[in-house]
Amino acid sequence: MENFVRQFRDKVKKKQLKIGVVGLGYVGLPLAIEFAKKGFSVTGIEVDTDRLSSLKKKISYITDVSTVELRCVVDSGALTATCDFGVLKKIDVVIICVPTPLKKKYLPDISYIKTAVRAIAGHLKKKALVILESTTYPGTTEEVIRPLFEARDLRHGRDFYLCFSPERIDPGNTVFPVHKITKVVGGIDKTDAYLAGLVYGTIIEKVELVSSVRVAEFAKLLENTFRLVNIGLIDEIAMMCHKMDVKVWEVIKAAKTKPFGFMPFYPGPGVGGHCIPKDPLYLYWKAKKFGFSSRFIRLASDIISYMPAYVTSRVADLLRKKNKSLQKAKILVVGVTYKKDIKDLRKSPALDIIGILQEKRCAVSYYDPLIPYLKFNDIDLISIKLTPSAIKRFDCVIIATDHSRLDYAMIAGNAKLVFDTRNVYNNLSAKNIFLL
Ligand code: SAJ
Repeated sequence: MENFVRQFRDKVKKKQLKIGVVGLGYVGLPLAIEFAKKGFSVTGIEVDTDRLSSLKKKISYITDVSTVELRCVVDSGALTATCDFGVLKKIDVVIICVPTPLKKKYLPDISYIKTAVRAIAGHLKKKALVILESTTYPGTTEEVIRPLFEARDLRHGRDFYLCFSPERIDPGNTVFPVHKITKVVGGIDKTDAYLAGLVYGTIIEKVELVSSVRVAEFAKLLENTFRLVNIGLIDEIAMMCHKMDVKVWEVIKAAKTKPFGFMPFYPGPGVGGHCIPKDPLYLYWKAKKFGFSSRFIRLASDIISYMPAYVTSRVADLLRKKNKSLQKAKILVVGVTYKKDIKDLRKSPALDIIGILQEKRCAVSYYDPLIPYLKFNDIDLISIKLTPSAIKRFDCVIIATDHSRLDYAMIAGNAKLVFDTRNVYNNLSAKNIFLL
């Protein structure tokens, strides 16, 4: 064992370690590029043929990955991509970055992990280190992944090493690029974690080794459950403030002057994205298996899921005061992505708002500079041209996503009514602007 660890450490130092990344999405591709930029030979394994052809043409399909840096590592031969798991027989470290979505009824779906692990197990190099990065419930690594390898007569410690290290990629966050985000690592045992720490230490400034894979799995879910619960709380506070005729945005601004013991969250039309709406439900599901029902996760999810309906009820109230019924209203939704300046519609609450308005037979249009057309469930719309005359045609404009470079003054100057769910007007009081 010591001899192997010494050889492994030596290969890391000399950058002779061959790294495989399974799943080249918003987590896997930036990670693969980081290792390739450091001089390691990296092989990406990707089943999506469109992505593979983009990579072959050296064109990035991930916002945070520039085509220049992609071209550089592909041209140098540091990064190659394939759909053939057979390449793993020469790979020393395999990092799994596949999706972990939800199935119907909010149940965890680890089918992508299982499929990837079964494919890996068929070609794994002896003593290879396998690291799962996909967010999942505590216990997945030990209870699902390890048995899948052992089912192929692979024994931990003899044929493979196994870790969990949560992905912490934050799309669009330039303040915290990959190398500045501490990497938490938990192994089946200390050797596994030590080996993974050596690997990540080559690209990330700080590595935090924890005592087990469960701690690492749980840490990630705590991070995102913390966000979900606090967003649910501030959404409830926003509804409370409206009832009590207090401006929630001003309350938050005042509260965050406290230099300790407070962290600002902001109300919104709901919670979208690939992490926050989903990750806590993985934890909720697993805790239930232990007979523990998390009321916080349940309550926060319920409050957040109600927000799109709350937004439309507020708009209906505002129109009613102008003797206009929602059913006959023309509504413009500005901003449809799940968060500002990110071209990503996943679970965007703006889509729920559009869906509710359409159900109420409103004439709904949208504008989003990043999304030229919307084809989603029963929604089939093209983004309008945002001009003063176009805005004048609508009975109400809902600011659902606060993209940075929009002319909000022009919108307010031409709109009969604006319902601002993101405080883009920064508490500006104007007769036609109303805040969540
Ligand atoms: N949101 C609110 N109020 C808030 C914060 C967010 O309504 O105060 C909404 C956003 O509008 C969005 C959703 O929640 O619809 C999710 O926003 P997010 O800022 O949490 O963004 P995500 O989904 O990209 O979350 C990622 C996560 N990163 C990883 O899982 C690696 C999360 O852990 C990060 O904390 C988050 O980015 C971040 O900090 O930006």
